[in-house]
Amino acid sequence: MSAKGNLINGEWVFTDKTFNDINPSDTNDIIGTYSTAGEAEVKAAIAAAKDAFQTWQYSTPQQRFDVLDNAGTEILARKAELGALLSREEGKTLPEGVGEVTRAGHILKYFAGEALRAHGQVLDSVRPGVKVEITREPVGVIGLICPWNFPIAIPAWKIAPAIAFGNTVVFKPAELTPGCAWELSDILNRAGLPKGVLNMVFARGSVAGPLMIDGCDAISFTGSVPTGTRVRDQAVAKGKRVQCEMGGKNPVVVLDDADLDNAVNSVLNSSFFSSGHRCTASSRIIVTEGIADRFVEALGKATAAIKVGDSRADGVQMGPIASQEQLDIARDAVAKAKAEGGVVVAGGEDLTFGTPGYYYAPTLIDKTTADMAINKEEVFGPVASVIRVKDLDEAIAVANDTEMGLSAGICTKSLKSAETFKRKIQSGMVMVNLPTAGVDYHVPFGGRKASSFGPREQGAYAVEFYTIVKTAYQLPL
Ligand code: UN1
Repeated sequence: MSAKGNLINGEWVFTDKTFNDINPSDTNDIIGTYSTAGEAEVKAAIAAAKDAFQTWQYSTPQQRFDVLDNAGTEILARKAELGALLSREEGKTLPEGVGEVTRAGHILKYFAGEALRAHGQVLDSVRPGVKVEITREPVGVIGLICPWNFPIAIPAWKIAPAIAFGNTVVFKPAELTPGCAWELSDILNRAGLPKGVLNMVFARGSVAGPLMIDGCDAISFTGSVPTGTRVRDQAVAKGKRVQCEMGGKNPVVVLDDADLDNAVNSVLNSSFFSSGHRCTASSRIIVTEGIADRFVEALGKATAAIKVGDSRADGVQMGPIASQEQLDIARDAVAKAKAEGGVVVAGGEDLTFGTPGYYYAPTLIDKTTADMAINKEEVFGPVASVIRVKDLDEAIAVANDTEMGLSAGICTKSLKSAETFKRKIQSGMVMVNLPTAGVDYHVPFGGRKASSFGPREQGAYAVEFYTIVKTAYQLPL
């Protein structure tokens, strides 16, 4: 199998080092081989992006629209094939893979439209005869550091606004999911982008981060809290614009008056589907006393009934864990929770399906308290814990008792309780009778506290990060 290259200045660039893309459902299945980028390639990518910016910043909205629209069309036309690749390399199920690819196609088309929308204002000055024009200009070279859990949607929602608003890009994909990154880059490269506008480097470990922070004008990062915090601090110290989307420890509050089936389904979806590999996954299930026994019993049964297996097999609802490292984190978190007094209601064990894969049962742990490690540390796997509380006030206090603040949910039929929760919860996103995971692309995405730093991503709000405001005063003579 010949290796696939890095995209630098419109060319596929190869080095003498390679790495493999491995299927987490069957680690004997090598999906592809990719050329590892070193310092020289990262520097060349940054230089190419700088050069390309000199002209791309003045490209017309029509040029930007055409590229994103063409790429979106190709992605949607190939969603079955790309969805299967995504499912094979990341481990989410085939329908989830196809769903994510579809989302990526829609994101590209949405930002094609954003490229055409006017982003400015004209005001009268407080001084007579003077006009004030407020315009938005591209920032420059944007460095994108992307995670493996949404290997096409997240790069799409960073690359698309970067390009739509006239920036150039150095994209560093996650090591676990090079396949989707390569396909997305190839599609965009063939969609009419001038060379150097999009560069993609398969750099591993910490080779790319410091070089990108040094050489790019802005960094957008999605990944873990420790890495994101480091990226943030280094970027801020160099005076760079930076946006970080990091972890979650997202709560779902289930009140006595909740619709039981809806609450069970919401938690099932956001805690266990996609193997819990979502920063928006719900991991702390906060339940009031009147419904707790019934709810835990129903959720436990539903959790145990989730069909786990090879991500691409028919009818499978949850694939494997994405990597050995994530599997170890899930196992350790469950062991620690048990040692601290948690009671495993469903799961808590490895599973096997005849292939060497990272299979772990979706796991529900009851009788946990807010101070246990399981309720403090992000697991990023199919593990959820139940905290029993007496009323809404205590539920909100427990829900807010975390360093994170990305997404939060409440299940209730009471409008008043939902309103109180929406007002008092310290999170960037709130879901009422809906899973905490699963967000739209045309509305802002982001969190509070340790979960996020910088302006929101997605929707019309993306313009804040990807442009700089210029205020021009003009006295016509
Ligand atoms: C979703 O829940 O639909 O890494 C998206 C993540 C988030 C994206 C979640 N940045 O899980």
